[in-house]
Amino acid sequence: MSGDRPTEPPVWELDDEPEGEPFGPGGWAVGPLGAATAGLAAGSVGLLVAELLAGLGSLAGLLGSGSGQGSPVLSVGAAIVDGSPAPLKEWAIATFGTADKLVLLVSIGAVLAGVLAGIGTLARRRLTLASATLALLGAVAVLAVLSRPGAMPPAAVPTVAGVGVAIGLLRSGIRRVASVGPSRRQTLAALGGATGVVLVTALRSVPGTPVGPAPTVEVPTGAPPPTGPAGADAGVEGVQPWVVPTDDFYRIDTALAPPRLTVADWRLRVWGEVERELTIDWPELLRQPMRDRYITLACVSNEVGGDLVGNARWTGWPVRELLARAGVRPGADMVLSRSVDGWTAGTPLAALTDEREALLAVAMNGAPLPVAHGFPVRLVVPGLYGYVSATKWVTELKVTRFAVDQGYWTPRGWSALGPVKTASRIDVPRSGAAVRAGRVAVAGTAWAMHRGIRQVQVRVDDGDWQDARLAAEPTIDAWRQWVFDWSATAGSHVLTVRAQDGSGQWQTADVARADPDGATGHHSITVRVG
Ligand SMILES: Nc1nc2c(c(=O)[nH]1)N[C@H]1C(S)=C(S)[C@@H](COP(=O)(O)O)O[C@H]1N2
Ligand SMILES: [Mo]
Repeated sequence: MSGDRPTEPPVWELDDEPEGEPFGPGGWAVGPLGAATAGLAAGSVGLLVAELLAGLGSLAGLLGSGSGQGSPVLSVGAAIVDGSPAPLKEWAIATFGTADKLVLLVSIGAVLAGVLAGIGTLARRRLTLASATLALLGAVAVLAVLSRPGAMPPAAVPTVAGVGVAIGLLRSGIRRVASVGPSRRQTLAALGGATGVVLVTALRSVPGTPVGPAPTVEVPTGAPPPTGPAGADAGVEGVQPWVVPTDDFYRIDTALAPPRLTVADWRLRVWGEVERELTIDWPELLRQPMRDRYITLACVSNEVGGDLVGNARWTGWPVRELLARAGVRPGADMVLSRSVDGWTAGTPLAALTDEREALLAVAMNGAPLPVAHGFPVRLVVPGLYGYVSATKWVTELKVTRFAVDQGYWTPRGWSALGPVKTASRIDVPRSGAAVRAGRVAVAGTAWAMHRGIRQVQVRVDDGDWQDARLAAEPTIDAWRQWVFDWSATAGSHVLTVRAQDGSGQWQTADVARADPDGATGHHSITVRVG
């Protein structure tokens, strides 16, 4: 059978006729290493061009208002995040925690490097095919860029330009390698381009990096100082402060680069099952009477004993007043809030209209919301996990029904409803710590937002549950600190904590994983007493 087929062309035969280049009798004698380097150089320089153009374009506000506008790397990453099946996402969060996005970007880089080296190798024999592969890669990136919520057509320009540069460089680079051998210049271009891409991407995705105008707006930020009402902090060293400093506040979202809205761009549209559709802008929002409220936010992905929870003072306008203006029609039971980058949360209507006064927050701990925490406006709803309530960069409220709409995480394996489960955590001593025998302050926090904490107990080894002292509870919408004075005796001991919420329910000892609606089980630590 193989005899019927024409013999494979010799490796040096090219489908492209080299024009005017000095060629030896063996065709393009490009070594695989030189060719791979040429591919890497062309691709990474082209990508750098694209990322730089995208960065500049989004600074100038030309590319749309979503996150990572125009960036092929960030857009492909975002498309992977949005398209990943739930189990893969859970695995990534469980394995890498909040470093999951970094891991994703590094993986994209590694795969891309492999593909570019492959394209370079392919270019040795099939330059046209290699160029077409680059173009195809570019087309996929353009699709990802344009499919980002908020992207405007010009967002495609950086990627198209970058691919053009890459194809040009590949074609001239391969010839150069062919004529003069692998050059140091190409190796440097490959390394330099890749480093540049990493830097530009990091600049855009690291929260707090001053790219573009920092939020320097006048907002009502509430009275200083945001240290919390007297007595809420038990003052035990090592316990997370009752008011978590903004810089230490946990951050969770699907945005590879936080959207950078300006207050001039910002609008909030209220529509759906309402009497009067309406849109408010920033000056209109600031004219409303603002409230200052201490509210604890918790993430449904928080493991027992974990730190994806934090308390801050939020300043904002109660969202129920906005909904009242629009006039909610009977039958609606959910508000689907949407951020500028297309993320959504489905919140029970009642939680946004009852006396808990969920906020459209503009300030956090006495300062405008940081970009990473939702600048210029986000939702904060006491008692519900963030994934069903705490929409950052919020631009739309659709009054609807659970039977009709669902939030971002619901089709990805998380429950449609996300009331916060009662939880408690030991902050000191740290698990595994060695302490001296005698009096030891065991302390931590407990939370059951919008139900409050009535009691906290600690158990030493298999002993009886003993009451901890509770710090003040200025609001049932925030967590509560507790301290247990332990007479520690020599040996290794297990300390366990449990809390009872304001309705008299003890938190369950049953161990459950975070999905679909929040982890449960008691937090335990082991300490060595010497
Ligand atoms: N736009 C947007 N808002 C979002 C999210 C998101 O992915 N995108 N994640 C939510 C989740 S899961 C949580 S726990 C909180 C976290 O808020 P923080 O980052 O300010 O702590 O934001 C919520 N708001
Ligand atoms: Mo979350």
